[in-house]
Amino acid sequence: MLDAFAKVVAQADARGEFLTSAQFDALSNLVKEGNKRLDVVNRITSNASTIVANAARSLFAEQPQLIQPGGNAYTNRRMAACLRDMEIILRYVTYATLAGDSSVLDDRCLNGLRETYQALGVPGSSVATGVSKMKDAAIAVANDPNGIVPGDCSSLISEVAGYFDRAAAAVA
Ligand code: PEB
Repeated sequence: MLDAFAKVVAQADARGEFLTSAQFDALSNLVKEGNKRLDVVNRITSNASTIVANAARSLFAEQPQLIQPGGNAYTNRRMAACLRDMEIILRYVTYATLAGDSSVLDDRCLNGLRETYQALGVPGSSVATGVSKMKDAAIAVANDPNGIVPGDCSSLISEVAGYFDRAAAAVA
């Protein structure tokens, strides 16, 4: 598990060299823009249960077979497992966003997840749809111009979108 700094250090050390100026500039920018990152993580974290619940409602409205008898989210046990899975994925996306690196998401959440769903008979493509709905809701909350110092967050928002896309692609 790496963050953006540890990743660059590992890369430089593997070459036995000092940081390149491009590496240094990227980290310098990460520090300069750091408050935006903390705000995004804070906003997604404090709205996590709403993001999960709304994404799940929307998924079940589109794919009602999931909550019908025999469906993968039918019975409270399976419904609870499904909501929990969505929350776990969202939580790891917030960690990756904070770290500025996807390795925590990859190593601790996504590694083997497709195989787990295959073994359980849970449709990965439906999980991917749920993740993409969480992405839209999380970005709406993160990018809301109200109640925050205005600024350009486009590159940070696309980085966050990339973590959700990575999670969706890992199970689809
Ligand atoms: C992954 N999910 C489930 C299980 C595991 C995970 C390991 C089996 C054990 C259990 O039931 O608790 N756990 C989860 C995860 C990590 C982890 C992401 C990462 C660290 O440790 N059902 C649906 C939807 C989807 C869903 C498509 C979007 O209809 C999920 C939610 N996951 C779902 C369901 C089960 C499950 C388990 C229904 C229970 C399956 C079953 O027992 O029939």
